Amino acid sequence: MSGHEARTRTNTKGDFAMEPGRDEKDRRLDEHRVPLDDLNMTTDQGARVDDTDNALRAGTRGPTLMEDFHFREKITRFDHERIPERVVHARGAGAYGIFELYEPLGDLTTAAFLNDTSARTPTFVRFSTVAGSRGSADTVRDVRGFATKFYTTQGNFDIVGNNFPVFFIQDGIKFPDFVHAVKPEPHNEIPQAQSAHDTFWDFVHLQPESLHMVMWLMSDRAIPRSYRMMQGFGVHTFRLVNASGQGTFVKWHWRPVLGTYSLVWDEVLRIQGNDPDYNRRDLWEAIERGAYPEYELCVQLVPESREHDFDFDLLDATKIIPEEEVPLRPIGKMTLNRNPQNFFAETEQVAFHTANVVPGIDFTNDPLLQARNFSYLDTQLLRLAGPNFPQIPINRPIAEVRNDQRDGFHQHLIHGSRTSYAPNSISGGCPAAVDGYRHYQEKVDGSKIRKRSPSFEDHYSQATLFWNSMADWERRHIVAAYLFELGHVERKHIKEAVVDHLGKIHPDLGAQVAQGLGLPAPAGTQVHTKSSPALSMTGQPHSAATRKIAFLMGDGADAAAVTALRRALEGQGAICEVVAPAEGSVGGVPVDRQLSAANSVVYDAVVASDGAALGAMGRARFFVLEAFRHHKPIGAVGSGRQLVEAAHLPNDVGVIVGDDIAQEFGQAVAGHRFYERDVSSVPA
Ligand code: HDD
Repeated sequence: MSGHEARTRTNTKGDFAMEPGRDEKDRRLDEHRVPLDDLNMTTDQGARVDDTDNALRAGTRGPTLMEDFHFREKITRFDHERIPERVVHARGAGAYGIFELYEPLGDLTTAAFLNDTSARTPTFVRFSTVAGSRGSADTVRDVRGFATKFYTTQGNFDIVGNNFPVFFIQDGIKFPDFVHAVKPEPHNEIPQAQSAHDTFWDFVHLQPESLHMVMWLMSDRAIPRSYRMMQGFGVHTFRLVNASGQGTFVKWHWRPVLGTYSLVWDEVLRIQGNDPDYNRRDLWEAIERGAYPEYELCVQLVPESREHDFDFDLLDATKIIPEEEVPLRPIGKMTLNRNPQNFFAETEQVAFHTANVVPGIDFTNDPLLQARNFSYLDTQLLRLAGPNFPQIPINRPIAEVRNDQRDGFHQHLIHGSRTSYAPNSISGGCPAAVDGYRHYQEKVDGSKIRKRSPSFEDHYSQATLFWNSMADWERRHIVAAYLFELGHVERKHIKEAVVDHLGKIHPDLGAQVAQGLGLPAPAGTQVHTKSSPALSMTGQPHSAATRKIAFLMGDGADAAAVTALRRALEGQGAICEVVAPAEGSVGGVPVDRQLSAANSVVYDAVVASDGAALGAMGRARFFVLEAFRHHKPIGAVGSGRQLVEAAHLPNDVGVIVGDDIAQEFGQAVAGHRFYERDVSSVPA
């Protein structure tokens, strides 16, 4: 069933229970769903309304009357529609899914959903940017949130992760400082959703533990092509606990089946104007089309006996465990297969919390994680107005909830019990606290002290590892990103201090950024030469599936050639759209978008057909040139060659022209971009 069918079905009254394949969470949401049907309008109290266009007044030209309860209710409700946006991760997009386990992990954990391969555990995922407000653009340079709620039979388990495996700070007490630095500056609230400003870089140079994460932020990982093509990481080291109480350290990884791919910087700047909802729309449309995003859940496992075997501390969230040292073990797959029905009710009101764990999954003493375990519950109390937010439908577990917690604003449950305390004899001792979550029995012994462990002191080695592991094109993009960002910093001493740090990460990086900023190269430092190939985005799985291809067609286009190529690409799962100077059809082929309403930046590749007419149009030539500048595959069939020639491309890398280009072009689309193409002479 396609996502669209699923949505339509759930909008229709009555057939939920009959529908096979629906998960438990989906079924439980039914009682809260308001179907689209023929009911007449009522007030919130259920009284029928006969006119919602005219307020009650004394005479047709007279004053509005207090007595008009419908008017007052309607305006009051409107006045109170907004809730505070998330203090970070305010802009997001959500989807429902299913998690399926590959093999039981009984030797590692008692978590039921990690032991039952027949279980289809419902999930809800919210992807987000971090710094921008709710209405900011999707394609900004930023970390992306990747938060997953598993509705397990033992209660909700959340992995509240990001698309980077490390974080800016080591201790959660620095979180307000970091967030204040990256958010718009306090005096004028500028800039929106950007790190390219003085306060952010001031923080970075004074808090060098952020340097490793900032390398990721300056890389193309910070501008993902799609939420469907982005990794997710739990970041911290967590702990799995088995039936004998034995612990194993674990790092959570989500690996997208389509591979990890990014946009390029110049492109994202233009997408922000063309389609500020680019990533949100991409996720929504893929699910509606039935192209369900899939992610493998992988784990890195470290036995407790190996805790101190690394040259970094497992409790330090600014460090990765290189995959070459501890390989990823795939344990299951999540498929996102359903869009929410109401953005506010589901995506806005969902509340994640790192401390939402189930038996068999526990924490470590990572000081960042410890702080998060406080912050998430606290923030929901404000954002969702009180302690009963777990009763909001999206947040309700599928496991039964029983306790003596009571009352508060917006209590939805009617507790029938005569007691709300434990122990009690009146209610037979219920609800009884037995056979529940048991915390891992870790021996703790220490003096109270405000100090970090010396094992947290190295802030450079893994930033160097990241740089060493990049392909040439990735390094070029990183240098360009530093130049863009620091080019927006006003204070010279901040630029100098950052460049000094970059020199310690790698002399080449320091020298290249210094040169662009007109600063002296920082003093050379001896750095290590280790690399971790898994950190590079080269070598991803190739697939043309869900790639968007624009067919630029003019009046004399060779419809047969276009149709044949289109069929071949659609056969690989690509999405083809015909772009032409006017709506209607060209040579019998229906036009999807008129040229003046289309832009190359929202496509992955371009095919030209009929260059004679289009070659004379500046907009068509620009379309091809811009796609070329962004390293995209360019194809031409029939007279499309003339448009490509008219665009004056400086070289032919990734330009595929001919009568039978289906195979070569399909492979090019699957390979994403031609980063080796030199685009330096293409006008911006
Ligand atoms: Fe956080 C939201 C991820 C550190 C405090 N965080 C939030 C969300 C994600 C993350 C994905 C959005 C969840 C959603 O979609 O609703 N945060 C991370 C990661 C971190 C991290 C991967 C480091 C490894 N966060 C972090 C720290 C603190 C917070 C150190 C505080 C001490 N985060 C919050 C918060 C938010 C939040 C203030 C804002 C809205 C919310 O929680 O629900 O509590």
